[in-house]
Amino acid sequence: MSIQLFDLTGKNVLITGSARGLGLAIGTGLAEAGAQFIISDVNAEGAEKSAAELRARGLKATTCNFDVTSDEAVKNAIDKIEKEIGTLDILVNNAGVNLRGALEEMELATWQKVIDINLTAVWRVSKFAAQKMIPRKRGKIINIASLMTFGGRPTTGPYTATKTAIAGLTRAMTVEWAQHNIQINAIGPGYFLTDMTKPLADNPEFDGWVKMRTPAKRWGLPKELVGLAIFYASSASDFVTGQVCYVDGGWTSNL
Ligand code: GCO
Repeated sequence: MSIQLFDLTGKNVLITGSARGLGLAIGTGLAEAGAQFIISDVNAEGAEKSAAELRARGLKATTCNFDVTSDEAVKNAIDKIEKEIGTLDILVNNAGVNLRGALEEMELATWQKVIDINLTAVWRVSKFAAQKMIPRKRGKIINIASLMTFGGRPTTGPYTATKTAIAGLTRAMTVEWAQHNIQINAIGPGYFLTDMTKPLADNPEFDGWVKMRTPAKRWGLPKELVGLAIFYASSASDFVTGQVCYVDGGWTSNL
């Protein structure tokens, strides 16, 4: 039955930055499709709380919190997952920050922090995950891009630069790792209602602009990313790699 292509039973998925928001929504959906969801977040208490809530619903969830900016922490975490939990089958690089400011005024430290978390850490975690996936000749890596992979807006310079780079890194990973039966794809969320975007959604002018620019005339709901995530995480996408798919209510089709 072709529906079984989307079954994630027996698979382990690690999602960075997944104690809340889009990462938690994606991981919950993958867990509902059968996967064991390994929550990782700088907010360790929040990660434990979310994992407990998912387990209370009968889903498989645990935590492995680590600093994505540290080679040692990432290597040790992935070794620990493989030793104590199981094979790392699916990695979702979701952790990200959006530190805002005018490019001509931005301090190097601000710029560098966004680069370190949104781009370098995606390479770092993927590097150590790929070192496990390559010998097994199978793996799935999902990079969380953004509408800002497609275009920017004032004060989001480093975020736009890193999310644009995620598209290129997704393709770079593909040309090196697809030969090992690893598929690497990116999800580009449009404007979704999360804690991070709540200040924007609560601003009537910004809310009106998003609804005007989005052909679907609304913000996305985090659970609406789950379908694409299951596709990318499952056997349904075994010959799909290097792609960026925007889940954006039609935004990128609009002039
Ligand atoms: C902004 C928002 C965006 C969205 C998201 C869109 O400042 O316009 O924070 O960056 O959150 O990235 O995909």
